[in-house]
Amino acid sequence: MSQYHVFTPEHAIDYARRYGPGFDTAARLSAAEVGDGNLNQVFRVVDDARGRSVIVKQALPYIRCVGESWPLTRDRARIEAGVLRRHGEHCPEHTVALLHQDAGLSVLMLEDLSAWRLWRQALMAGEAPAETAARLGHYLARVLYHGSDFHLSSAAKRAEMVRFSNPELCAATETVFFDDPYHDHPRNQIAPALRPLAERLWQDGPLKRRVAALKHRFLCDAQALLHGDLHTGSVFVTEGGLKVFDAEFGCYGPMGFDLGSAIGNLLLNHCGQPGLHPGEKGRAEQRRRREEVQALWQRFHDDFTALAAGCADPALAEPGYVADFLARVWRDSLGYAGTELIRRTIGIAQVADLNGIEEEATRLACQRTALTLGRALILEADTLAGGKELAALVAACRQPS
Ligand code: SR1
Ligand code: MG
Ligand code: MG
Ligand code: MG
Repeated sequence: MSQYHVFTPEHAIDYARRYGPGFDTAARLSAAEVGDGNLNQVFRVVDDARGRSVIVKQALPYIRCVGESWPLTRDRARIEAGVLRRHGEHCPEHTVALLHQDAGLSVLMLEDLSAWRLWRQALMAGEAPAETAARLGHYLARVLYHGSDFHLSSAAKRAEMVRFSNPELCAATETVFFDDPYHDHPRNQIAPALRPLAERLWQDGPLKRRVAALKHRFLCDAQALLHGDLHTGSVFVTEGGLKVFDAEFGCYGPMGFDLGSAIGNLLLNHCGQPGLHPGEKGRAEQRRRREEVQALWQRFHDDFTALAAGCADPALAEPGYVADFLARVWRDSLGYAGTELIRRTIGIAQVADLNGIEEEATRLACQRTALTLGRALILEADTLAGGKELAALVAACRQPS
């Protein structure tokens, strides 16, 4: 096994030269660091003469956006490779291709999707392809179904839970989703004008009890092999396609966590529209976001239900059970979406849909809407029967006076 060392661009070139498919050993290659995530370093290695390129991603032994004060296992590269393989088996058309892995170096080589666009950037520009949400619903139905007890035998599922236990990255998720934003924690990043609203959340007992239940479910409800970090910056899109990447937070957990992360990011974009696109354009984009949330859920629901018709488990195949189960997943998804809205507004690792709004008063108003909507989703998740009721709540949600 290779000895770990932190890659420079030259190391990434050497690695691509050895293992890059179709890379000529004599070719002139160039590499640039292109990572904009919170954890890793990411190089794009290009062979201009042949028009080939690959992505070389390396896990550092700490969280990049925090620094060495928050050490983090490099085992996350093994987890990411394993999740991409699993999800690639079940939904190859929507999973980034893993081309090579070096466990010792904590390095993955991935197909280069630089010609595609991050869904977040497309949403912010008001240029997201129409079918994206439905495609993501299809991806989620396929990968979550096949990683669950509906498809796997009990023994196979329990072995998968061990393989993907991922304790350190789960602990990071538990902290940044469910703990920090509900206390006065130094990791939080709170605009001074938002502090009174944050302090109200910290004193909101009913809200914190609901968040406790969501955290508890994340801790103990091993429904399926999740992506684990399914925000709109983990999805590349084109007019004709969608590919999910960045699966190092993958773990067994409640299906609603992945669905809620995606829905929460669509709603963060919804909240940012008054700053991203003032006027009618922004209102039209908001209508699209509400439709996209419904399309994502509907496609997930319908595809999962169709797959579950083949479930061989004698108890889980009981008529009506899948519908009951999906109703629970829907409610979970709304709750997790609410926690995503709150943590991305006052916690660590915030999003450009809000923070990229230049005009301060507008940005603050959008952030207040995100906090208000996040709280409402968490508290009202059990009362929103379906997409129409959710759309009505979102459309009605305004910043508090
Ligand atoms: C400290 S980890 C912060 C966030 O970065 C990743 O992209 C995940 O979203 C994680 O929650
Ligand atoms: Mg990421
Ligand atoms: Mg089973
Ligand atoms: Mg990542």
